[in-house]
Amino acid sequence: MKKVLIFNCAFAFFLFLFAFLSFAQENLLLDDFEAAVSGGWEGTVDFGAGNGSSVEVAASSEIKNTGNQSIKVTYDAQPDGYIYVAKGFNLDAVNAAWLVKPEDIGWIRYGAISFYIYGSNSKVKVAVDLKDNGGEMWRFLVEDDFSGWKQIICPFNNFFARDDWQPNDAERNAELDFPIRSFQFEPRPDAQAKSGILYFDTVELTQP
Ligand SMILES: [Ca+2]
Ligand SMILES: [Ca+2]
Repeated sequence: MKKVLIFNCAFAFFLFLFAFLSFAQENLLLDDFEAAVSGGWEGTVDFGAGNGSSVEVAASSEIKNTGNQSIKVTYDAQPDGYIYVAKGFNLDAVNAAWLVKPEDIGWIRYGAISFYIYGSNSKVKVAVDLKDNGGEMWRFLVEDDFSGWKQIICPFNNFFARDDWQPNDAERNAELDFPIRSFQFEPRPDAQAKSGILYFDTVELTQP
């Protein structure tokens, strides 16, 4: 009887472990940019630029990581300017939603957001921003110091609250509040203007 009990307990434990591991290791695809790309208020990507900078976003079927296309971001970043290429919810572009709704995601399962970027060793720094549930903007920086596709994993713990700009209605509580509502990419100039082309694809939630 005791043996059966021990066996049952061990079996239940391994079943739990297996369920936990398979549960924990699965990535969640937020977006892989397969929709036709358009801008403006009906856009499928929320993008724009100002203060002298400019950006164009198009679909690329030649250079892609998953599916049939990626997004091609052609930018001219001026030192005082800004650029944003965003996807998610509560954005100006009404069709820029992810494949899943933020409130349907079990955020506790994931510790990082990841994406693929096609670099050209341009040395440009790319800001990856998250807008949290209170509208607060969080930043992670990546340098284009490679060529071709590379997966970048951005642990949530490594994001910092932007101190250069926040939306007027943001709740600036210095806490990364879930659910996150949107992400955006911004090629950042330093003291000198930078122009070039970057491609992005396959944005997922994953483990750090
Ligand atoms: Ca794709
Ligand atoms: Ca917050």
